Amino acid sequence: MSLPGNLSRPLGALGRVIPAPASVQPADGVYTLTAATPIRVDGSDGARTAGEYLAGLLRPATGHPLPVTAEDGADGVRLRLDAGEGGLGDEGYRLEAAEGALTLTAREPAGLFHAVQTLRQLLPPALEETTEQPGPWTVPQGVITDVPKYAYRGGMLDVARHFFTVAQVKRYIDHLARYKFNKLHLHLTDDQGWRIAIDSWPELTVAGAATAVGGGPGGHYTKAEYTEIVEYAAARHLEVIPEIDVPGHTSAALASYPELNPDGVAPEVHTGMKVGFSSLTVNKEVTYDFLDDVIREIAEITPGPYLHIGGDEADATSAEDYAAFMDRAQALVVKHGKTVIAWHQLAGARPVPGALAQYWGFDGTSAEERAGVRALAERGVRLILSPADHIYLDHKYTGDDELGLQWAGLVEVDRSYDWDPASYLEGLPEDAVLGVETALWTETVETEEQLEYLVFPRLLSAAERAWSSSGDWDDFKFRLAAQAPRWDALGINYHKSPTVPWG
Ligand code: TNX
Repeated sequence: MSLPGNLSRPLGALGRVIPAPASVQPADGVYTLTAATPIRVDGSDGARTAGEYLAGLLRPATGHPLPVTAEDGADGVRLRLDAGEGGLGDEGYRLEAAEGALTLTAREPAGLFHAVQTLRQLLPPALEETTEQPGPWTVPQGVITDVPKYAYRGGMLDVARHFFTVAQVKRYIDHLARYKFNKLHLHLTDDQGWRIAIDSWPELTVAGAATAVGGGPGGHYTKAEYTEIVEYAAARHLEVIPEIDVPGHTSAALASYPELNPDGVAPEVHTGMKVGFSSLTVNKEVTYDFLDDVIREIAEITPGPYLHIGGDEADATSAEDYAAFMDRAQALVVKHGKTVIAWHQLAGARPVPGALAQYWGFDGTSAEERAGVRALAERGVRLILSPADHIYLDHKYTGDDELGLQWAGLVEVDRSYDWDPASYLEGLPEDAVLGVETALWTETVETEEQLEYLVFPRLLSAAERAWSSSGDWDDFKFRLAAQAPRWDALGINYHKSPTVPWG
């Protein structure tokens, strides 16, 4: 399948960007950054911050001083925030590369940030090296005008099945930012681990964080570390969405506090890969005292509007209990000032107004289950699409891979790209889709090298489906291949898929 798309979008060097920009008008010639280039920012804080960030990216490899100055002038790299640019929305930008100047314009700081990411891809790959490189530092001339298709563009990282350090999460944030994602969803709790400190229930990060899938070492974030992640993400225009997965996927919590169990006896933390067997005790009041505290403490340290409460695979909870539990869990999220997100099993409950549902179906999802999700959308619940048969990054590419799962099938790079968010779930009301989120579950993933092998290059398929209105594989695969020298310079491990013409 290829999308109807804008097949007349000019290729050429200016269009060699992922995600594909909305409009590309190439011109002849290049703009060149030199030792004399200033970075000129307007008087706004937003342009100053983006200018400093850009200078930090450009200085190591170019070796140029690139002073950031508020002095106006017609030359150099110019960053401007302009409230009159209504058409650029909250995240759009314009990049104009001419002979004598390169100008980035946006209405909001997030737009300037995305413009900087585009500029990065238009410069030679050697830009990504950390030591001085020869250059020349050219950008093809022309105009890019770009706005995202979807407002919600997320990446989920499961830090519960295996724990990832703050430094590793920051590197993942950088990967997401490079390709214009704007949400980092952290799956903080599951059967195998509870990864965030809760002051009022301290055992969660003692017993509950001691181990991981396979029984190896665990780990957790202190609140200060979580805040460090939130701030690092915010500086890159990503919002953190914490997930506390309930009522299932809760062995780590149940192992930490005997009173959360029906019989008052704590089980061992689960270190296998089984799902669907654990549940908080729906008919005990202490369950809701616990949840109230957890949701309050997480809401306090989360500046973004969303709090994800999971709700998936609660197979050890009856349908009636599940709906009753979800009523109370959602009410607690609302009480603490946040908007509910849950996996699409929310269809079996009563969504509160404003709740979002995250669809993680695949081509084998039953018609009945799809109808349930459609019914949610008809009631006004907006959807985040995470189709497992396309953008579950934990899935194997080929049958030869040792790493990864394959319950939704094998997901080679071409398959990761081969879907359209607007039609993936048929019969949805218009505007039901709020966005796209790719998911990296980590049952089989222990190291950063393994993580990046699964993420690259499929992350870019998700990025393009989330941002771009058009794009077809025969164009995308060449743009993808053009990214490889950048990943090499960055030390990113990636799957050298035979479906991509690496060159
Ligand atoms: C399903 S997707 C799960 C996770 C697993 C994942 C593995 C979802 C909401 N639940 O618990 O980690 O499959 O692919």
